[in-house]
Amino acid sequence: MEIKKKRVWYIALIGRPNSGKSTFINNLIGEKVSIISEKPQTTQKVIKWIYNDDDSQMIFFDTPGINEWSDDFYLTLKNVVVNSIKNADVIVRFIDSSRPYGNEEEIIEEILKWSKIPVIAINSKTDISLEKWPIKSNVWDVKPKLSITSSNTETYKKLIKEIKKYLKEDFPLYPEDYYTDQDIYTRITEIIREKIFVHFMQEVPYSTFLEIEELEETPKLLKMQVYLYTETESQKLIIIWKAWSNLTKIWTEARLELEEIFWKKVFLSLRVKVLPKWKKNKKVLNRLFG
Ligand SMILES: Nc1nc2c(ncn2[C@@H]2O[C@H](COP(=O)(O)OP(=O)(O)OP(=O)(O)O)[C@@H](O)[C@H]2O)c(=O)[nH]1
Ligand SMILES: [Mg+2]
Repeated sequence: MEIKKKRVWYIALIGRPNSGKSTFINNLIGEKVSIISEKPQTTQKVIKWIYNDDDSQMIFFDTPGINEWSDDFYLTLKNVVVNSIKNADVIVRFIDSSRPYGNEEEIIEEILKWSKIPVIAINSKTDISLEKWPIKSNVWDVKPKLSITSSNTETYKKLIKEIKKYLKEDFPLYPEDYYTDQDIYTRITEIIREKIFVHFMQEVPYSTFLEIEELEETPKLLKMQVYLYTETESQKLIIIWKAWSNLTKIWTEARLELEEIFWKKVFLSLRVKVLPKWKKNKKVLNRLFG
């Protein structure tokens, strides 16, 4: 079969936490591919998603939101984003119009100025917009060209049209039906992580991480042993004793969703363990984000 040339390029989605980047990519691809929650910093690693239409193939990087905290954990996340920009040909910058323009946006401006990659700035969440443009900043790229809202995917079409102006003619890099290069370990931990973000209060989502110890896949079955690591013994006790029902919800919902994604029966064993100070442990951070 002859492979036709299309317009192909790498596009990084950048913005503060909670600005709607993952929601956009899910609606665009038409499947739940990136995890989403009401809490900030839901996305914690750069995830590549591939969008195909008749004349283009867009390889999107959904990135963790940029925030102003500067502990090891968040600095690692920020580095992950900065490195992903280096591999992008164009950046789509999400400016959450439902919140005042603040420090986080200024940090993002600095990163973008430094990167010198073309930027398409857009207003997101315009259905609940509070902030009216123009804003104070006079940085070159800041004036949003377009507005998008998840309740009106027509607004996405304009963005796609705008992105296409930046794409170059090339052979597609991935087959038409290929929409991610995530490995099975990442897909599984992302789904479980989303349920943790949804069902646990403030502290737990930010003080835990997941690791798959054993994974067995047969044509009809996916069997896994997953550990949920906390930073302290008291967090572990809270999860196991006080929040047992939340853990059960996470287990049930994750299992059902994994069965839908992989089209097979899923056996999920989820255990809680403690790894003190893991957020300062470079080895763990590299394993998670490297
Ligand atoms: N009202 C409204 N809410 C939205 C819109 N887009 C996303 N949201 C909500 O905003 C919250 C955050 O959305 P995400 O897509 O996870 O945001 P994100 O930018 O990927 O966030 P991080 O991964 O934390 O960086 C979720 O509760 C979404 O349902 C929108 O256009 N309008
Ligand atoms: Mg996200």
